Amino acid sequence: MTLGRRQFIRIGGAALGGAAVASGLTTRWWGLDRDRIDDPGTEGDRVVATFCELCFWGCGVKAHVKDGRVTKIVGNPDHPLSRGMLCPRGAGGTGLLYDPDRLTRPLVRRQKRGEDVFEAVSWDAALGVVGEKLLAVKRQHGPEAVALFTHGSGGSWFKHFMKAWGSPNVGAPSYAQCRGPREAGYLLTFGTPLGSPEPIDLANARVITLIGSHLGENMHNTQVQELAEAIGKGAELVVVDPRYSVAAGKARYWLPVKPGTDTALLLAWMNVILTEGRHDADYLAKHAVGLEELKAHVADKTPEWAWPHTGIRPELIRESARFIAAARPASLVHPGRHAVWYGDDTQRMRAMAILAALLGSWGRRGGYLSYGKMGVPAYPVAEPPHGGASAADRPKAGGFPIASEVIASGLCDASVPGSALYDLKAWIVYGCNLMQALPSRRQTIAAIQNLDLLVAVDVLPAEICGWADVVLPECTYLERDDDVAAPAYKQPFLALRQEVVPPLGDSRPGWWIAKGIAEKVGLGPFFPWKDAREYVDVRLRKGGFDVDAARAAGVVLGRPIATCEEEGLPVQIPTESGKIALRSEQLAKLGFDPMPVYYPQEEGPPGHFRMLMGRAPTHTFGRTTNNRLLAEPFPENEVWINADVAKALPGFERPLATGDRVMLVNQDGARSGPVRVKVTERIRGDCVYLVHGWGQEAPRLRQAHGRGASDAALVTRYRTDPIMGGTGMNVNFVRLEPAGRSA
Ligand code: MGD
Ligand code: SF4
Repeated sequence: MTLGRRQFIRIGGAALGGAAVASGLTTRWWGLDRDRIDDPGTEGDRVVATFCELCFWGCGVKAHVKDGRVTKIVGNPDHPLSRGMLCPRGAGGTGLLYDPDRLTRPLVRRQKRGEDVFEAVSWDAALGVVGEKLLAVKRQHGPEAVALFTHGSGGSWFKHFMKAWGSPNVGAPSYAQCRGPREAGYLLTFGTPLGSPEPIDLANARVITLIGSHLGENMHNTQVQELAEAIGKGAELVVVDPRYSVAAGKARYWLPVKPGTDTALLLAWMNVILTEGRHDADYLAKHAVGLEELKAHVADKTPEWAWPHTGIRPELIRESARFIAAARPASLVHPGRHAVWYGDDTQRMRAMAILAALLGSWGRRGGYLSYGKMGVPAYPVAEPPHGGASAADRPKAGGFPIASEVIASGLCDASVPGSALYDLKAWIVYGCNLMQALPSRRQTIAAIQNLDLLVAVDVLPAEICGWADVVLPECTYLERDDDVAAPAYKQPFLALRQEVVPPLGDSRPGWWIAKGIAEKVGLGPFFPWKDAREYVDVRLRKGGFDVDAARAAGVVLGRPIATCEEEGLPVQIPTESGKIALRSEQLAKLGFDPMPVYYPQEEGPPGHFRMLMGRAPTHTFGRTTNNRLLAEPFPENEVWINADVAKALPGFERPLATGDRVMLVNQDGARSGPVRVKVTERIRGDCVYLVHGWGQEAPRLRQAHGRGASDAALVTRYRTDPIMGGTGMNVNFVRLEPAGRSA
């Protein structure tokens, strides 16, 4: 059965975000109407509990199966991350499962890289080519010459392969192209990165400050549920965003900051809070170092100083600072997630962390919590050898001293002959569309053209597959078992990924593919399990868990833990000194500013707008753009442009109107589109905005191909964060051109 739009929205209606699809900006958006529709029953369906992979939040789902087909997916009420509700993407998972464009046969390239001409072959033949080429690379260049890019739960099998193989070069764009600066900023300040789900207490916060975080459009199920709960209990929002986001529409204060000046605003807020004595002095005396230095550092960073930089009037800066401080410690500065904006992002995240510290919210109810994990013993297998330092992290490249993961863009650099890091010759790419995920597509292609082998493991014929030598079709999350998930959370839990229906065509699960490659290169003994199910059962049994009960429920709940000072847990600050670093000696020793400094950003060329990018609640990057169910409510992205600016844009004969199509051309002449225009007063006049993941060029993605514009294609420049290696991408500028004009 294929679901039509109405049915999809109805199913989504049982979910909080589903209401968003149907009703846009109304209060239903947030689930505030509490109109959860109970699952009407199984009607004889077989129901399998597993967890979602439409994004990486990991909500528990129950998948209904009738006549061998998955008919609907609903939230698992026992799972702490879904609490019985899904976002629209999770409810639309069958759109991926039954996508007519899915990869179902292994493919081997028969022509030049990038020409997308492949031959379907048997698994034995495909794995044989991979094994042979990997061994050739190893003979000539050593095992470290192989890199793995990975994103998603099935990646764990390939990480295990890399350990057995002996290469430390394992990276994910979700670090240096996403949350890396945040992790570094919080690590430097509080002694720990935040991870996912972020340990924040949205539900009990009285004031929630969002700095460029468009929560709600950026859909992380439990956080959006808790935000709705908090608002329902009277919490207020302060939103700092050049765009009037959906969250801004709910806010007491919206500060339309000039892009790139958030650090100036944060310093001015600190100035107001400290000079007016609104900080938590007792908490800071007990838990922090560097308060006097910080006071001196921000003494001249008055709201009047910040005004010309940020465009925010001094009285609004003062008023909002007082409002934020009045709710402390239950005043939550949300840490955001996609933080790679300008290349000085670790310092901006430090400023946010320091503000949270001034409010005394770390370790306190309504602020930052301490999460716990459930332990599960490892599968008994010989510990594989470990390789040396990753090519992407070596000091010879200048090094990124606070990076806690391998830099994916660094792996790309390390594949280009002549670069300081060069020594990578083969890539295994699991669940990453690097053409959309990495900055500077030209550099990515240059790196790929120098490889001896590129293997793509994907469910769809994404752009990266067109560049691969061998494409290995993985089955979707609904057709496979994976390793047990045990994330840190306030309610510790284990979650099981279980096959709901058998794999379509000749697609195979990640565990099977990784084991198959290992066997071809003589590493079979490191993969002794029969399958993922046996692997997980052994782990659970060793841990004393009831395997049948776990499989029936899809989730095992641990003992509730104390998460904050109010519950009797002392404030945890695992820095070396045991204190919050308002001034960072670690940064000072490394030659960086010990306290955040605001440096103005470069302006764009005349007639250009800074390009900002974000998310839509119905999509996750480019991974859902081909999903026909999710394409119904959101078929393509639009470029947002300010209504006044759109009245007289050079090159256009009449004022631009919503729905007109334009091309976007960046400062280096890169082009993308045609894309529809959204003319709106909801954005400043100096920038434009796009939802990321569109403008896909892969011809076999018949739904997504050619729709909208690709922000990634327009990111020809980036600025690297010297502290952790993140690639700031909001340093590109575009102009609009009438569609149809040739390059
Ligand atoms: P996705 O886009 O989710 O992640 O970038 P990636 O790490 O590339 O991955 C997409 C690929 O995974 C698709 O090809 C999809 O078909 C495949 N896939 C989906 N499900 C499965 C599965 O079950 N198994 C396998 N094997 N493959 C699967 C995300 C990264 O991009 C992140 S996290 C962020 S925050 C950044 N965002 C961003 C941005 O906003 N703008 C620009 N210009 N670049 C960005 N790069 C970053
Ligand atoms: Fe799936 Fe949505 Fe949960 Fe992400 S937030 S795991 S897409 S239901």
